[in-house]
Amino acid sequence: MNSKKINVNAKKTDTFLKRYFNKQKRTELIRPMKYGTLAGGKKIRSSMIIGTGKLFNLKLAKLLNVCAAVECIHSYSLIHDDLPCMDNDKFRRGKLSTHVKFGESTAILAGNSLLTLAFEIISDKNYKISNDSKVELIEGLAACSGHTGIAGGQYLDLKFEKKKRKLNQITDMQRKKTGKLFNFCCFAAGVIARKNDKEKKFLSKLGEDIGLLFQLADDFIDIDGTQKLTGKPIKKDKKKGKSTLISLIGYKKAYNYANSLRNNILRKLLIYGKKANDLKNTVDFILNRKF
Ligand code: GRG
Repeated sequence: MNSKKINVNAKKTDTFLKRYFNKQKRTELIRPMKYGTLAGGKKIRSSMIIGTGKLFNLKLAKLLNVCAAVECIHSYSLIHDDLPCMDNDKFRRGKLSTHVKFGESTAILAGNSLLTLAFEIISDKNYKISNDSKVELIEGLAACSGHTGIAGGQYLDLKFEKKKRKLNQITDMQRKKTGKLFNFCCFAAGVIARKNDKEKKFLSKLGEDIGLLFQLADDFIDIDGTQKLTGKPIKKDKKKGKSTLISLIGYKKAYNYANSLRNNILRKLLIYGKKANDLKNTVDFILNRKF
């Protein structure tokens, strides 16, 4: 998938989210919530969901609630990640971080509200999938977001600062921090397509591998990217003493590791034939991206 197609998918999720926000009660938190989700961002996780949906000929209408819910969770995690008590970043997506623009307490509450909105969007009465599937999606998304997923991975990321960690400790932390939400993206399409447990497990692992690849690419961008393209500060990992594969084995070996992970992912997708073309292109976009 080229960046044009990713943009098209991003617009579809943005349009859904805008309508969803407009239907909400107009509290004062809506503005920072919109700021944190709608203005910018690649919405690559939406492309993962739509691309996996293509494997099973799923209609977009069955996927958009999941895309919007995942982007709410992702945006909440970025809002909280930028806070002074976390990574303390003043810029995100080429503009001021949510806490710089609206204040710390507002940013925390807007993040919390996006986290809960995600579950509201999946359980919505107007979302026409079975209640069983909704429960399975809610269960999966909760597990990928909390202490066994994003929040747990973030905890390890902060705890590992300025410490030497083994390769599998680093990849375990990155699988949680970033991989689990990608895991959910592929798993969710399997749930909606009513696939069996074995295939859903296969999809979860596939998604998590793609998420790890995404995080590895993020670590390369921190070294050779530009703030202009990424919209966020770069060259921070070394300054903060972050545990990454690059800090452990060097850039070249880390790149080879990422490349062999990419090849493994593409090999796994072969069983889906041409239906996997969009997902395959997303994987290559993820590794070669500059933003
Ligand atoms: C629970 C208080 C509390 C905080 C949690 C969950 C969390 C803090 C932080 C999440 C960890 C995190 C930010 C992981 C990094 C993932 C990553 C590479 C983000 C960048 O994603 P992109 O490039 O961003 O998809 P855009 O801007 O395109 O949406």
